[in-house]
Amino acid sequence: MTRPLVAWAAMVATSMVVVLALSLFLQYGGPIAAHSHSEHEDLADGPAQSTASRSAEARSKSRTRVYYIAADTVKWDYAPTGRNQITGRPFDEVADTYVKNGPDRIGSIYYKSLYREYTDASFRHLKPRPRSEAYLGLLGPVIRAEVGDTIKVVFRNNTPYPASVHPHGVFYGKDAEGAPYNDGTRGRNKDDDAVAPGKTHTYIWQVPERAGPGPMDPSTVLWMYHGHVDEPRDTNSGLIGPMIIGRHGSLGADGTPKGVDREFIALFTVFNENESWYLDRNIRTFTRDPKSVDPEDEDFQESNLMHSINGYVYGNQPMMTMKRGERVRWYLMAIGTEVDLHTPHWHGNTVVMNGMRTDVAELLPMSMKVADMVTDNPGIWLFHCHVNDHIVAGMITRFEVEE
Ligand SMILES: [Cu+2]
Repeated sequence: MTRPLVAWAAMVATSMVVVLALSLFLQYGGPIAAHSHSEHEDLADGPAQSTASRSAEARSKSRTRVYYIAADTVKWDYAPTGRNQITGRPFDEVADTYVKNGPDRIGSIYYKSLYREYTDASFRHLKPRPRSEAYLGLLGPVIRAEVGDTIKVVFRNNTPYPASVHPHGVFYGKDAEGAPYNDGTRGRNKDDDAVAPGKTHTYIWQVPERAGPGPMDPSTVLWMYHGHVDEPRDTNSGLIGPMIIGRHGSLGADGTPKGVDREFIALFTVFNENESWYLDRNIRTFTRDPKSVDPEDEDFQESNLMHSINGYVYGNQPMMTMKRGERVRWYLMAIGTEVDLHTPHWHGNTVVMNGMRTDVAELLPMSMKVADMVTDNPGIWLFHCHVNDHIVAGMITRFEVEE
């Protein structure tokens, strides 16, 4: 062989090895798939299957997943137990900066706009959240789908302000983007932008391949949906929720991923209540002497920075509970501004993210991350942001691994 031919043959051989290694990796997936009893399902769904047969299957089994979600005005308590559950003691002076009510302080309770799930289009009955999901706190309902599906969100705005639902990742047209701006559209393509108080709008989103996990992802990925009429104000007011999308065929009948025993979702953010739609109402309602409040005062503004996980401070979140040896999938997200760089840290157990081992994740505003844990260490463990200022201000909670 001539030299160029030898080089060419070597290149072909190398790339074949790479392709083989990559397809093996993809078929057997991340750390959780490797433990899974459902390897055959994973294999059948892997990239080895032809695109044509996969899309034919997707067409035959795809479903429409319908959610009835309202934006409601809710009185939200960041510290419902009234104690610092991390120390097991009453709040100290530093914690009181944020949670103590006073003549010119709002305290731990604020009116907020939250997404909540209802049973049907009448929007009369809230869909009860099981006890095991109480830890989700102020997050909107978990929207679940897999590649090939369609998501239909019937949205009712029960708040006194215009509101919308803007999704990440899924495929939406200009009639389902949920964000008003100068995009050259008009008519019904504007109806989704800002739903007026008391009005209803139906958002329809497709879930194509590019909304599902990429080659390096586990079987599901995290997206978010949030208010985008006035994005900073809407999200500080509380309009945010998670969306979990799986590979085609990766979800069980209940919409959760096969081969995963438990999932937890955690939103790390400093809710800036000074930027909420409800600031004036919160001052009027919750301070003991509203006239004495100076909204421009720096200490007052600091007292309204709620360093929270799912809307809870100082360990007030209901305990996230799992068992030893379980395959646990964590979904991490953040919103906010320059102060919202968060580093969630698990004590006692470790995770794999992007194929790498760690016990600390990195989040920036609007980050969405997935981490897989196989619990091997029983006990009650801290789960907290590792930014020092944030620890002190209450961005700290616990999880329990039962024996
Ligand atoms: Cu933080």
